[in-house]
Amino acid sequence: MQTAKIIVVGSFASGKDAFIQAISEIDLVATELQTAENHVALYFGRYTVDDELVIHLFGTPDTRRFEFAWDINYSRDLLGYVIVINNALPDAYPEAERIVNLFRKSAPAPFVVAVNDQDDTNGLSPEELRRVLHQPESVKFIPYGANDTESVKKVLLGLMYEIFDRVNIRKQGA
Ligand SMILES: Nc1nc2c(ncn2[C@@H]2O[C@H](COP(=O)(O)OP(=O)(O)OP(=O)(O)O)[C@@H](O)[C@H]2O)c(=O)[nH]1
Ligand SMILES: [Mg+2]
Repeated sequence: MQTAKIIVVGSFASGKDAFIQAISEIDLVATELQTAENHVALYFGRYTVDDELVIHLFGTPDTRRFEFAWDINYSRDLLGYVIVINNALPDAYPEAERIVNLFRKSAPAPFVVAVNDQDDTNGLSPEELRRVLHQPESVKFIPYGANDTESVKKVLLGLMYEIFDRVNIRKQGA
């Protein structure tokens, strides 16, 4: 049995808890994750893919600090990050842009951007949001709704593809 960790980050009220709860078999629990340097307080949920793989999802309760991520990068079994953005909260776009840029620049682990509130007519499409946040096409913006478990699974699948891409690039470069 393999255990893989995914960390969910995002600005205030972006939908981090709802994302994890949508797919978790258990109610979210407050927990601490041991990193190279210290303990980080996070919310925890669990998703069993099959007999071979269990995904542990951790959500940040503290929306202001992402510096811990550099430390968590060295945490064992980290698959990658999901950056959650609520497209109906334009006030949070600058913070979302800051977070995505921070992860592009400093986080060696793969990530995808998950965009919720897709059925809200005031919200931007993932593609529009990618442009508004000044991100290149290489950064994947994937739509989902927390009320639609299958769409949350597609976000996780998108993250898997990012991971496979990295492995392939490394192989080609070898
Ligand atoms: N329509 C819709 N609403 C959502 C979705 N995800 C979250 N919400 C709502 O947005 C609000 C914030 O969601 P949370 O999951 O608590 O957000 P959070 O990022 O954990 O919030 P903080 O921990 O306070 O930063 C809640 O009222 C959710 O019900 C979604 O996919 N669709
Ligand atoms: Mg929360």
